[in-house]
Amino acid sequence: IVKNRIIDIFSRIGFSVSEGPEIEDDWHNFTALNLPEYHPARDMQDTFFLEKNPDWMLRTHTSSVQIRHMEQNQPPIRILSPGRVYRNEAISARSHCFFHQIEGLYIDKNVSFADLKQVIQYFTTELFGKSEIRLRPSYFPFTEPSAEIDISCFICHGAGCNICKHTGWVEIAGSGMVHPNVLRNSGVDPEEFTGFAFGMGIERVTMLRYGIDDLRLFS
Ligand code: 2U9
Repeated sequence: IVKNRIIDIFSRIGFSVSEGPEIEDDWHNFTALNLPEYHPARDMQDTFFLEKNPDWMLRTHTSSVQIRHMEQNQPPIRILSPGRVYRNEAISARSHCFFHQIEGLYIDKNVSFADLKQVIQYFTTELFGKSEIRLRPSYFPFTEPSAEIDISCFICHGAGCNICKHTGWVEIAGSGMVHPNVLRNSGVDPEEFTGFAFGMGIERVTMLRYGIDDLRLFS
């Protein structure tokens, strides 16, 4: 239900859905996304590799779908990639081996950080109601600059509650301007085009939106 609501919100501003395989190769899951072999950030995502051939893996994000789309299409590109992603985090009691993500990608001439902010503001207002957004500097290998997206707490409106841990803000997504290496790796000329991308966990957004306090209720 939540995935379809998100797709509906973005489809009204020209995004269409692009899906792809859950078993990926090293190029589409890592290397093309500016994570070359031995890049330390590969360890940030505990990956399930195929035993017989570790060049194949369960995708750790749906960014791989967007790489595939860019390889086959020239800008303008406005896509949303929802789907199941896998992380080998079984050692932690709270965690699950898979969850659902939705990622967005917008590439064209003159796409700016201001466009990213405006699209995110539109989205959060549609999904959560009237809200402020805050972008916090962050790091992802595939975007530069990168930002974590917070919305003003829609439960307590800043007064302080458990959802926002008394900060007044809740994190809902990550985002940034697509790194020029990623554009180049997928056959898009970074001198001609720029773009932004964002990603969020569907379970997380659902828990926030509906006040669900236990991830295990999804399994
Ligand atoms: C391409 C280039 C860049 C997608 C992005 C994030 C930031 C992000 C996390 C949110 C919570 C993953 O589900 S989560 O654990 N995602 O913070 N994702 S930018 O960047 C892309 C995607 C595709 C070609």
